[in-house]
Amino acid sequence: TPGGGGKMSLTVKVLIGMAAGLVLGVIFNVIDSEFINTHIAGGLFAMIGKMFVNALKMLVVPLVFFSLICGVTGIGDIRVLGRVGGKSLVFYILTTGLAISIAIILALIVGPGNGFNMEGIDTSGVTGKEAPTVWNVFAAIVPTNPIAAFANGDMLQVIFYTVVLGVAVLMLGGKSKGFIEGCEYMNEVMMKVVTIVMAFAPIGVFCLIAKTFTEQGIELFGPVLAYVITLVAALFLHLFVTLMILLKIFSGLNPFIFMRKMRPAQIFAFSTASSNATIPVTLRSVTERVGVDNSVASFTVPFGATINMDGTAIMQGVATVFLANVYGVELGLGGYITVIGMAVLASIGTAGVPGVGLVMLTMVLTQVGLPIEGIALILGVDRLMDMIRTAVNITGDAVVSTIVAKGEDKIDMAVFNDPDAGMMTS
Ligand code: DAS
Repeated sequence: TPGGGGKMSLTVKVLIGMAAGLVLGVIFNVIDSEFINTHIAGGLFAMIGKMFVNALKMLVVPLVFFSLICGVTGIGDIRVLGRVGGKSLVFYILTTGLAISIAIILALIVGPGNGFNMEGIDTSGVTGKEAPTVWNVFAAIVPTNPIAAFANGDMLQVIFYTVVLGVAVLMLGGKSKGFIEGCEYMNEVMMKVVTIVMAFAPIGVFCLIAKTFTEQGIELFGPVLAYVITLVAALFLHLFVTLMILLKIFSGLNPFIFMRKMRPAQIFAFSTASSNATIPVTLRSVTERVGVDNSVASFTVPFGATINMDGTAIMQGVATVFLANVYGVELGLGGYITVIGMAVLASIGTAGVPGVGLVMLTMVLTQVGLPIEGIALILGVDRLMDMIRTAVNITGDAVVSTIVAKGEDKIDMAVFNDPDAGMMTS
């Protein structure tokens, strides 16, 4: 109906879906019926939830390709492109380094894991991962076969190839007019597909949350409660304080308006626990709600979803301190500086998918000589922690995108100040 007519916003519907999923999941967890666990939560809900996440992931590669081609050709000037790329890389590395440093200091003050005894903890089944050297990480950015990069969704390679293609299109000048118009049209088509998929969000989020809490329940986290409390505190400190101070200092924008505009993307990130799957929603929120020009966001959002993981780095900092306390190992300043360096590098080298934080944690623990078996202690709570830290990860991507855009004077303040801009009411 024109003018909305008081239609309930999608965000409210998704929040209702989350709340209903949480309540039902906890009830199912208490009932603990084999049939429900297998055929309802583990069957129907798991199926719908996976279809929803797959539908989001289905969008990522084509959306990033068309929006980034438009972004590169929209920027028009290769020097500006270099500035946007350079600034976003520096800000991503700095925010991740700042996030884990504050997390380690907070964890050293709180001291989770002190006096913890490991008797009876089953630490079998935790396998270590080799840490890719930084040189391999950057060498791997150049695809040997772009079709394979697109087929496998290797986002750093997709971004690299698309930027090079965009620069080539720019160099052809006027001849590229038709191609660019075609890409702009396809970008609009992809954004419409995002809208279609987002319309299923309430049911998709309901099923994802209900399945997760049927499995997890709200069991008291018992011995790792200190770890959970310290980690959640560090994540919220970064999300609501550090990132908002950086946004205010470097862009001057109102953090409260910004956070309200980013809520749908944060909810998607929490529900899917995947930065990559959330790219379509982060990109739509940053452009159509915050007002960041697509020529910046089309690069900084997928780039950030891949290399920028503040929440994950925070988990690695807190988990390392927790496990050092559990095993009574004194890491010392050098040890913690190694942890910070490894966590930043590990976040660059891994994609934003569920559970990748634990894989990176094994790299960090190996580097500082802590037994990776300790990960068995925090495995049980990691799914819920992953959901929270993924919401922090995409918020960090959106903050840096906004800061870089502001520096290039590529934010439409009319959109930012319009409370209904980009609002979904379907
Ligand atoms: N789930 C990851 C992401 O998508 C974060 C993590 O595993 O820590 O960002």
